[in-house]
Amino acid sequence: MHYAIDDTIVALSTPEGTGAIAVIRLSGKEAIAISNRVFKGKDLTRQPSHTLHYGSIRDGEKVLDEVVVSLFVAPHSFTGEDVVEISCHGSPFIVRQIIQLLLKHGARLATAGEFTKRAFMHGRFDLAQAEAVADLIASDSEISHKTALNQMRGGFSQEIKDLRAQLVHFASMIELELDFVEEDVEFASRDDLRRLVEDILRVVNALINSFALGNVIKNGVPTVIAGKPNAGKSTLLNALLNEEKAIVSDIPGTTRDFIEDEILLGGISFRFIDTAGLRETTDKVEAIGVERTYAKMKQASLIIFLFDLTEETITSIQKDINVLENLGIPFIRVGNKIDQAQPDLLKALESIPDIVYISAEKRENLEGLKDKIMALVDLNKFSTSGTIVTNVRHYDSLVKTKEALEDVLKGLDSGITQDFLAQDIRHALHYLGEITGEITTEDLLGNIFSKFCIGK
Ligand SMILES: Nc1nc2c(ncn2[C@@H]2O[C@H](COP(=O)(O)OP(=O)(O)OP(=O)(O)O)[C@@H](O)[C@H]2O)c(=O)[nH]1
Ligand SMILES: [Mg+2]
Repeated sequence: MHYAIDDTIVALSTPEGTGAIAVIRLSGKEAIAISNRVFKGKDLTRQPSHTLHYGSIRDGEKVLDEVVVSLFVAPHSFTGEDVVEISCHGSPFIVRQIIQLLLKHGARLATAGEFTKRAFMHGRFDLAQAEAVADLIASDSEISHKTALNQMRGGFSQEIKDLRAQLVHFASMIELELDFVEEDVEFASRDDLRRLVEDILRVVNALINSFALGNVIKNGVPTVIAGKPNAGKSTLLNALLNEEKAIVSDIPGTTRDFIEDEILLGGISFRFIDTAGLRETTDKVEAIGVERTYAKMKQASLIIFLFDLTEETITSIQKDINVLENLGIPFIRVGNKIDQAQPDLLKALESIPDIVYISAEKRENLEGLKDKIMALVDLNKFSTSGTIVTNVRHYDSLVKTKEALEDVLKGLDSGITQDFLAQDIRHALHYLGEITGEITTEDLLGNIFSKFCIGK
């Protein structure tokens, strides 16, 4: 779907549903004129930018609502166009009526993300920043909010732009050499080029590595709850979530697929994943569940390993701990069902350090477990002011940039001709440009902005 960019668009910019107020936003050349046709109070076309106006919206003689209109005159607005925001009463009925009236007077409904897309088109910010707007709106923890805000302000893009500018300089020098092949001159010092490429690679690698962390910030620290069948994993998930999300029963092998949800602990979002109990089984479906549990454990940032204090022996627990240690992923040993623990086992367990004892069912010592979880996640990693990549598209472009830069280095090593060298540099420039939007295609833009919802 392609719509003209000089249409005037309208959409509800606050959430659907009933509220104290709702904001209807218009953007485009006719935004003020169209609003003026339905607004009674003042002549909006004669008011300065960044002013508020009280009045009523009328369909002919019929008053639809009393409203406050905010005016933003181009280019000093979010989209860079004339923008009018009508704050009306938050009833879906009123909102519908006002939007219909505006449509009748020449506006058209905005498509998903179209306000932000226009802001991008008018150079209000670059692509990485536009995507950060989406992240910011979706952010649900303090840290994801901070990362998105930082990115929206341009921290991330500026770094990429600076690097790219330096590389552009070399690319042009080398392309210039191509015009003088006969003379066999070198405008671009190969040593300087190598140093620059190595510098860029360092930054690109750091950004690539930050993606794992970025992912965690956006989607929560993946925390797997594992253990033998009946250990109380689903009971623990429910207790942490404060809702009966997973089925609990005394039949071993109840959970067969993953059940997961997010919980905020100390400003960080954790994604807790309840899994199928680990045991050898002849049941086909359960066996698939067990297989998947192992796979999930390997991808986790943290494992909460539960053992049943009413069932296990010190030998079986020790065996499980050994297996976990070999996985190399941080884990917490949790003794569950402390309310009915075997006294002998408790005594024997004194030899194993660092066990957190809880009762998932009676909700005993869940705070102790939460403290342990937070202590194990390196909080310093999260408070970094450094740049963090959270976007898959950026990550892909960075990986391709890295490959192209490595080709440049290889080319320098083997002394390939200028034209090949120039080509490799151009590849790297292309992928770097994809991140900030200096290189775009209609497909790419469509893909990004369609992920926003209408009104953004
Ligand atoms: N006494 C006691 N019983 C518990 C506790 N936690 C869980 N249970 C009981 O243990 C049984 C198994 O609990 P689940 O949460 O279904 O165990 P699970 O680890 O998810 O089991 P699978 O999904 O089969 O692997 C249920 O009957 C729970 O009521 C606890 O802290 N104390
Ligand atoms: Mg279960």
